[in-house]
Amino acid sequence: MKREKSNEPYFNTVLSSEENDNENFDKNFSSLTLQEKPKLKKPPLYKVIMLNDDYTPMEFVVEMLQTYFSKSQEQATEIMLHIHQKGLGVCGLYTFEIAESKAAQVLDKARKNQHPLQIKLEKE
Ligand code: TYC
Repeated sequence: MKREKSNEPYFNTVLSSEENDNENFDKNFSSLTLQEKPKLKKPPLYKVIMLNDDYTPMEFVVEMLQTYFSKSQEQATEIMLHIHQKGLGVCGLYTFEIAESKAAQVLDKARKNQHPLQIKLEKE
């Protein structure tokens, strides 16, 4: 599809390399292109932080870390022991909705098993 010769900027999809041969192609687009800023910003990330308590079984915490935070048995055990010893630990970093959803799923499982496990989200 060949365009009529014109100095007006145009906005049609480029359909063939013929369009690139047109000497007005760069001229028409350059000012538009240079003025445009990227409109997509990276979303903020949130840490899912698990808190220690005296009652939730270690095995349950390890299972949650494997199931909802994609940790290996070894990674999950390491994180669980860190929480047990230091009082809290980071399970993962996600956008708000994913972080909130993972926290809700873990807390739901914990409550169904009558464990007092606590989780908080913290903006990076
Ligand atoms: N402190 C618990 C125990 O000794 C284990 C535990 C680890 C609990 C991590 C919660 O987020 C937690 N059974």
